[in-house]
Amino acid sequence: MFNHNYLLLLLIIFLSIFVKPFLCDPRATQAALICTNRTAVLERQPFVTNFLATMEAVTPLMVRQGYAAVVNGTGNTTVYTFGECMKDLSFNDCNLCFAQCKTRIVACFPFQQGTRGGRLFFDGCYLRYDDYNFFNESLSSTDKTICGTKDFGGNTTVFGANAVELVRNLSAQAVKNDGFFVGSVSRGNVLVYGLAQCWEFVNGSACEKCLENAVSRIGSCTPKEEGRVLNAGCYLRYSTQKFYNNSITDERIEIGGGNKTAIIAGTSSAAALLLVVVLVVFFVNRKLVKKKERYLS
Ligand SMILES: *[C@@H]1O[C@H](CO)[C@@H](O)[C@H](O)[C@H]1NC(C)=O
Ligand SMILES: *[C@@H]1O[C@H](CO)[C@@H](O)[C@H](O)[C@H]1NC(C)=O
Ligand SMILES: *[C@@H]1O[C@H](CO)[C@@H](O)[C@H](O)[C@H]1NC(C)=O
Ligand SMILES: *[C@@H]1O[C@H](CO)[C@@H](O)[C@H](O)[C@H]1NC(C)=O
Ligand SMILES: *[C@@H]1O[C@H](CO)[C@@H](O)[C@H](O)[C@H]1NC(C)=O
Ligand SMILES: *[C@@H]1O[C@H](CO)[C@@H](O)[C@H](O)[C@H]1NC(C)=O
Ligand SMILES: *[C@@H]1O[C@H](CO)[C@@H](O)[C@H](O)[C@H]1NC(C)=O
Ligand SMILES: CC(=O)N[C@H]1CO[C@H](CO)[C@@H](O)[C@@H]1O
Repeated sequence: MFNHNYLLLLLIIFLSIFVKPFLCDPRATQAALICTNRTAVLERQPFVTNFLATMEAVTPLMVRQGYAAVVNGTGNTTVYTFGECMKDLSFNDCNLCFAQCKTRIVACFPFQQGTRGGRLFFDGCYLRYDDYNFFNESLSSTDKTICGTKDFGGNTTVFGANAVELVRNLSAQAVKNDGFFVGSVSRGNVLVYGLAQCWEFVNGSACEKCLENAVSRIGSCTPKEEGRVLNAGCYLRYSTQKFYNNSITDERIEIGGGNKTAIIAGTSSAAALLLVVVLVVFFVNRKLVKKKERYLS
């Protein structure tokens, strides 16, 4: 009996260590904070009031639809606020990510300095407020390219070619698929993952323009293991790590990779599932053996 409980405890520990990260990952890690240098000096108080009103109004909309655009105020104290989650985030992860995003945007000091605009890029969600209607803006002068710090360890020529071809392909697919696409490429034994997303009101040719620009800039990050372009209208990222969730929309790009990508992508979750199955079979077996022992004695 004691033995049985002990094994159950082990199973629970195993599940909490290995399965939870699979089920909950809001990717609430900061990629960049970009604050404008315009400030509301004379009319700071009404600007702050309108800022707070949009931040309050944006949350219930985010919860309902995963994105939100809100305007509040008049004249030069009008505040425009937009938020959106990456489309692969689950409902809960989106709420978690956005809640953190909202608390961190104040690092642009809207209260203390009346900063009239700020963008916060998390890897799972995005929040921007500004003093003009930027909702369908593709590119701006403060767009950023953020590269990782570590160089890729293998063949960097193959890595660079794979990364660039992947993001080019993902971007083309995203424009055709409601502004979102994830995928990986495996060629010459080098695996690269990527995600492309345009914001909700940046669609059609505006989305295409934004991602094309991002593709042309992200190549400068190779051979770093990680690269991101953070534009006014879109987000583009590649990585050697699988950072996205394609459990429902299992869209995968294959460029001469055969079945290799599919197998590798399936390995981590398959391993977790296999272990659970093995443990269940083990328990059932033990019960049967015990019953048998009792019966025989
Ligand atoms: C604000 O930033 C822009 C671009 O970064 C720059 O051209 C401009 O001079 C800056 N304005 C002030 C007041 O610093
Ligand atoms: C702006 O926010 C205030 C306070 O929350 C609200 O009463 C008002 O209706 C909002 N205005 C608009 C245009 O949404
Ligand atoms: C905004 O409007 C107020 C009142 O009309 C004015 O005093 C202030 O100078 C304006 N601020 C800017 C930055 O235009
Ligand atoms: C992946 O997305 C599905 C569907 O939205 C969700 O049920 C699952 O929890 C998500 N997993 C992660 C790791 O976000
Ligand atoms: C963006 O929206 C504004 C007004 O909402 C509109 O006038 C403009 O044509 C739009 N731009 C694009 C590129 O769609
Ligand atoms: C990288 O791979 C390419 C193509 O397979 C090959 O021609 C090249 O010699 C490799 N470079 C290194 C440093 O291994
Ligand atoms: C872009 O999205 C807006 C709002 O969702 C919609 O009104 C517009 O027709 C879309 N434009 C294109 C080219 O899809
Ligand atoms: C635009 C583009 O190159 N799309 C390609 C992305 O990759 C898939 C699979 O190889 C191709 O079918 C697409 O044509």
